[in-house]
Amino acid sequence: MITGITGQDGSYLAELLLDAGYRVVGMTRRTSTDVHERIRHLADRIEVCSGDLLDQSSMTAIVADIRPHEIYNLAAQSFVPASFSQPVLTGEFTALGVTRVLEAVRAVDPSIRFYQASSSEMFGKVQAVPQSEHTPFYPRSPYGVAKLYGHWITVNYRESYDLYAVSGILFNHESERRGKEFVTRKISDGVARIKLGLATELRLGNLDAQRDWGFAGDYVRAMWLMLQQPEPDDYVVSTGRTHHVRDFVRLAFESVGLDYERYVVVDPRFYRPAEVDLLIGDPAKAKRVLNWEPAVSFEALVERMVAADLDRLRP
Ligand code: NDP
Ligand code: GDR
Repeated sequence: MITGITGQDGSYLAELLLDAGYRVVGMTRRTSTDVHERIRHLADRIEVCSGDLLDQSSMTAIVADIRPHEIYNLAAQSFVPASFSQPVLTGEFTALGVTRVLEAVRAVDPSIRFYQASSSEMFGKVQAVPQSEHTPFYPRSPYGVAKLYGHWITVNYRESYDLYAVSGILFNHESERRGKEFVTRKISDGVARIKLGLATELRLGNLDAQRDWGFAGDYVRAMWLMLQQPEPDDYVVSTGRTHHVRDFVRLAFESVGLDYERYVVVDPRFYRPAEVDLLIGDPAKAKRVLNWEPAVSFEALVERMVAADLDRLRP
């Protein structure tokens, strides 16, 4: 069972589980329009059920009905700026939502294995470089604070009730399926539009932030591996390399033969009340225990995202 199956990671994880022979059930929330774009190609192979992280009874009923062996809790309000404008709702989805899923597991079948989508945003104002499973947390947004709650409630339920509950501390991972409000996709979409003559500029915020960016398809493999171990544990998942937003921008424009300085406008509207300046993860434990390594490099990621947006927008 995957919560958040309509999101970027949900779609890649569903593909991976189907390839491994799983029955896959995705939880979606009711909307007045169709938000199944990322999983349309899987429609014949997955089951979908309706529920909401805000609603305990729906969560418990779904888990009781499906009786999954594994639950991947990917659903969240995941956009950092929205967490500043909607801090309470973010707390309900991204923090308390985790407890609701865990409560459903505890009530229905404590042997269900549970994955929580934790985040490098919990490191925020980083207390060590690089960040590992031992680095103290210091979140810098209501989103980061909510994820920290989700992280600790997962640890707490593991220790209190002996659940197989794990938390994957995943660093930024991207793809052509990324939402267009996140910086990488905003850039790849913007570059493609400029190249095709559909736009003349790209407005961005802080170009000096540094992120450890990987490919989403690689990261969902780490989620699955975490649930296949003899003992539940928490893992940092990252590439171990960091780049400035400016590097992503420069490479994306270069990949279509353009100079970014002619098109990018820095717009303070996209600055955040508090910024996370530098993230770089240490994936040594994931490599050692899970035998996990990313396959797609930063440079290849930038290229494939721009190429995909060009293909999509080309008349
Ligand atoms: P997305 O924003 O693409 O997807 C979020 C999903 O959560 C969507 O399917 C959305 O449904 C669903 N959702 C939101 N609120 C609710 C709710 N109240 N009830 C049920 N479903 C809800 O996120 P990603 O795929 O990028 O990320 C997956 C998870 O991993 C998230 O928890 C995110 O915070 C976390 N994460 C992501 C990282 C990344 O770099 N991508 C890094 C570290 C952690 P709908 O389509 O209806 O909006
Ligand atoms: P992030 O991703 O906040 O790291 O969270 P995002 O792509 O939104 O921002 C990355 C960095 O780019 C800077 N930036 C801009 N960001 C956006 N969105 N739009 C802009 O125009 C822009 N200009 C500069 C930001 O200031 C920031 O420093 C993502 C989400 O997927 C979380 O859910 C996840 O937990 C973390 O990654 C790990």
